[in-house]
Amino acid sequence: MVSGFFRKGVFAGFWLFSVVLVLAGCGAKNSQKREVSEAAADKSKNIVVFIPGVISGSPVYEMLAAGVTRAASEQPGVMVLVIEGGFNQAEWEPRVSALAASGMYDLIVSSNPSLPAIAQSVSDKFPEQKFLLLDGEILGNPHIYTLRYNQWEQAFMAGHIAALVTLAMSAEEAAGRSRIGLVAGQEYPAMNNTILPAYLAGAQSVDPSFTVDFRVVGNWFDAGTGANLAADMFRGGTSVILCIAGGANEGVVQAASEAGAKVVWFDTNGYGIRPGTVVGSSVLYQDKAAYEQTKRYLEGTLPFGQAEIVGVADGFVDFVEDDPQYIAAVSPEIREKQAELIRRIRSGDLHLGE
Ligand code: RBF
Repeated sequence: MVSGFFRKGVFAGFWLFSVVLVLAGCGAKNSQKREVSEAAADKSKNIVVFIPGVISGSPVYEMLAAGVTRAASEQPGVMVLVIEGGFNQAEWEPRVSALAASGMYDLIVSSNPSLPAIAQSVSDKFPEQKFLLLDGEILGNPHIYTLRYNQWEQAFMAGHIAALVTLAMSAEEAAGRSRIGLVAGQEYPAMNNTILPAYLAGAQSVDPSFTVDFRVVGNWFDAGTGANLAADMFRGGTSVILCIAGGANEGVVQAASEAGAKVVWFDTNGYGIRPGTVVGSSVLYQDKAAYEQTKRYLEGTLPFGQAEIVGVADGFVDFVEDDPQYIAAVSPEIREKQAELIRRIRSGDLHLGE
């Protein structure tokens, strides 16, 4: 079973490099080389990154793989294997379980709010296994460390820019009937209880009459459905959509550019995806989080059992406002209002969520 998903797995570039190094160490003939290889062996660690989905099209997963890989590449003897778990969510737990059962990995790294429950269940069966989970939360299991983001801040900033751009696009609708859109891959507690209400609250801080047209693709890959949903929303009078739908985002962007509508991007800087169409990027620095937490693990200081939350003040959530494509796409008046909001969040003057 394990070999089955090894075939599907994506090998990080330096995995091969590390294998070569280890093999070279084993074959060392003189004592100096043997000492080096023994020193490296002491610190050797095998890390597996389990991607619950696929990397391509999902900014959070691109950042996850990049961050872990970078931390490992800085330390000799550390090998990283990146495995894509695919879109059948029923397979994730058996797959993570098989990774733990193999006993091959010192650490399993993964990300999304459904992983803590899966890791908890696997941990009950394989209590030696350690987990580093981002974008999710569980407290008190001494084998699991989690870090999640203040997504109230992230989504509030997205709603604020979406509302400002909407008002500028449709002045005739500004009087009490304004709407912004959100296309999600699926419904889940962080979406329904945090991202969606925070997005609405951000828009309503601009104008209390804003509502959200919320649509769900039903998976994280179907760009055709993403495009159809977005086109329907644009026909219904929505001018700006926030898309959080993995590979389906591509369809939303395509439909927006055909309709002359706009998109707000989430998680990474998306201005370059369709310059002029993407008018906001509310980001989280999961690459930095993955890098720093993997480093802590390798240094032996990752506080397993704890659940940390980071936001704008910690430098892990942000709105990208210095990108030339943002500056070109959005008027100075709107950018100044958005900048003022960001200043207030950064300074602690405006406290959002958590
Ligand atoms: N986000 C993605 O970008 N791509 C995915 O494939 C993806 N799959 C998810 C699966 C589940 C079960 C859940 C709960 C969330 C998923 N997310 C995915 C959303 C992700 O965790 C995060 O909420 C968003 O990226 C917004 O930061």
